[in-house]
Amino acid sequence: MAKRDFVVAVVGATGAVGEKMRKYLEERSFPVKELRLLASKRSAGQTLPFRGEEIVIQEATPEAFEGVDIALFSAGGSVSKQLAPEAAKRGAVVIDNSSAFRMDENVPLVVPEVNRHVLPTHKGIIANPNCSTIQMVVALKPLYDRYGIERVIVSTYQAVSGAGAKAVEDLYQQTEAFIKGEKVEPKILPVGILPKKTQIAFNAIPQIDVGQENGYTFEEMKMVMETKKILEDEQVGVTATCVRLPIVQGHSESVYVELASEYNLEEVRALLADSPGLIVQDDITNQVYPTPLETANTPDTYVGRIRRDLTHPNGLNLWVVSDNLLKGAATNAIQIAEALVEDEIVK
Ligand code: NAP
Ligand code: 3JM
Repeated sequence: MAKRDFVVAVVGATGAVGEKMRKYLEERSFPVKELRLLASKRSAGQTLPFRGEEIVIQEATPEAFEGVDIALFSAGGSVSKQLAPEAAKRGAVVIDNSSAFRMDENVPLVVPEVNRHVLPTHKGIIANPNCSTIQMVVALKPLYDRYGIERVIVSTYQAVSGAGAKAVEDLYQQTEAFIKGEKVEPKILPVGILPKKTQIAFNAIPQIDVGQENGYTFEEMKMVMETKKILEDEQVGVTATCVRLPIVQGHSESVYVELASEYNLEEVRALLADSPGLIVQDDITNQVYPTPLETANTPDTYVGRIRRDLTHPNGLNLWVVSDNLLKGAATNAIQIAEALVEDEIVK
């Protein structure tokens, strides 16, 4: 139980993730004394509801963090780079959803079920991993602890909401235009800042975030680097292919894991079913498996299609599904805040 209530700021309050943060702070009864909703100048003066009251959105400036205990950032990397140190300087603990600080050695990268023990090492900023990494490590951690992991080959099936509220609007517009036989004019995807656009309606786009010199996208390299950091093991091999699909909410992943030792499939199923934050839905003969549509708006990670690789004694295939805006972003961030309070790291 918290000994007091906290001043909490949400930066990017008008965005897809910020909206879920506000709702989830209310639903989980986080001990909020004052909620400060921050966004760009464009939104300043508008209001959003919280616990039955309308809160006026303020422009995110360094001064807006005076008196803030916990600052949840979800306004993109450049806003985090500019303002997270300002918030920390004023005494706030920052939980940052962007990729700006994730690989910084002074910044813990945390999924509470997996590596809560690193939270006390923070120096003012804590990073929330990428959505695709979070759900994968929730499923990998119990396997890593029991058998060790040699390598992981992952392909993702990612929802459009991962690219923000405007990308979702664009998916609806494209879909409507396509069905009416009108010209489809993609505006955002694959990457907002790149000039060339690709239709997402009725399509699959094998690019999430910018391309790299090594042929991978930044999203794919986030999965590689963040997984090693969270498992605290540079020897775990990870290779990823990240694909955007015309799904609104919920990322899915086909995860192939080569364990470091032989395993018993029933033991694996029991291990996963007993793990915090994981729900096993796995019975192919009765058509039981998680889908993003059916698990959206729930905070857990789901695993199904648990089966042996018939060509390798230590190979295991999994299908992992979670809501990218919840466990992939807002829920994980607020679970970090809850752990900070529970463990009296923020007092
Ligand atoms: P979004 O729907 O596009 O929302 C962006 C938010 O940022 C809006 O509230 C916007 O406010 C605000 N913003 C933009 N420029 C700003 C500025 N200069 N100062 C202050 N606020 C500003 O995006 P989203 O999907 O919610 O994602 C937001 C960020 O969260 C992403 O860019 C990413 O870094 C991170 N994210 C992380 C994960 C994860 O896996 N952990 C998942 C998704 C997103 P206005 O409405 O005023 O423009
Ligand atoms: C998810 O800096 C930006 O414009 C945000 C890009 C972005 C990120 C990121 O790199 O922070 C969009 C969506 C993420 C993420 O979680 O890595």
